[in-house]
Amino acid sequence: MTQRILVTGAAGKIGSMLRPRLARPDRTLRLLDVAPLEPSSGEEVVTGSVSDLEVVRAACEGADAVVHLAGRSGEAPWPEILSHNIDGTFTVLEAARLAGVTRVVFASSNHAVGFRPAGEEAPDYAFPRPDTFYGVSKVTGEALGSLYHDRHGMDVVCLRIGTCTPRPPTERSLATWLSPDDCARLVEASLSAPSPGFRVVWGISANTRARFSLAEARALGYEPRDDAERYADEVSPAGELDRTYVGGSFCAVKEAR
Ligand code: 15L
Repeated sequence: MTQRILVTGAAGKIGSMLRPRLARPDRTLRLLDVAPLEPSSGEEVVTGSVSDLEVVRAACEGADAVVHLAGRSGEAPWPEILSHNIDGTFTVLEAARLAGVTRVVFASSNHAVGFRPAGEEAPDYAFPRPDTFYGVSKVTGEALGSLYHDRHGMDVVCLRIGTCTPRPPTERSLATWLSPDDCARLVEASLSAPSPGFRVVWGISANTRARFSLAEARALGYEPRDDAERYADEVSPAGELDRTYVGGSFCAVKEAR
């Protein structure tokens, strides 16, 4: 039977890297974004916003799971964070519930705990310590996921993604990098683990310099294969905040823009 996965924010950076990596002969990827997209074979496109309940509900019809990536991907003025990230995540969970979709994989972020000291091992489920309004939106998304699990029995897996780029750009990312291939492995594990319930796991590759627990991600079936260390000679040097906090330069934001 063909599996159908709804991917929100599919035109974004992570969505674009995941599309070819999640493609399977027995799977349809239904791509939702406000930006126009050209479907490849095995893909369907829905154009619309994650803040529009009717659009997302229709997009959820017949889906087996949702991979929720949509939203601002860094700090933004509060009204934007509120509508695109916080209300967007509520809308996705509510639409999934109304359509009977029982599993949501949520792209959370290291910035949910960005003010943690960078030198300490970060455990799974580390208590929220957001570094920005953006980080607050990720904490809120995790809290909504917890509620939808406890209240409605949905499986919600929150991925605290580090730096998901083709190569690690900075010295900080030698610890925080999540390679695109490992990202796909983690999403795949989150989609296929039997009855995961509510989880908060780190989305990090097997980086030599990482100080993030991968125990909970591994318990889902994730086996990272990449290590940022092989790019150590190419990265730009770390700044003071990168050495101090998990969230690095995000911790410098002072103004509610
Ligand atoms: C994130 O959550 C952002 O979306 C991304 O742009 C990077 O800043 C990344 O975290 C990071 O911390 O490197």
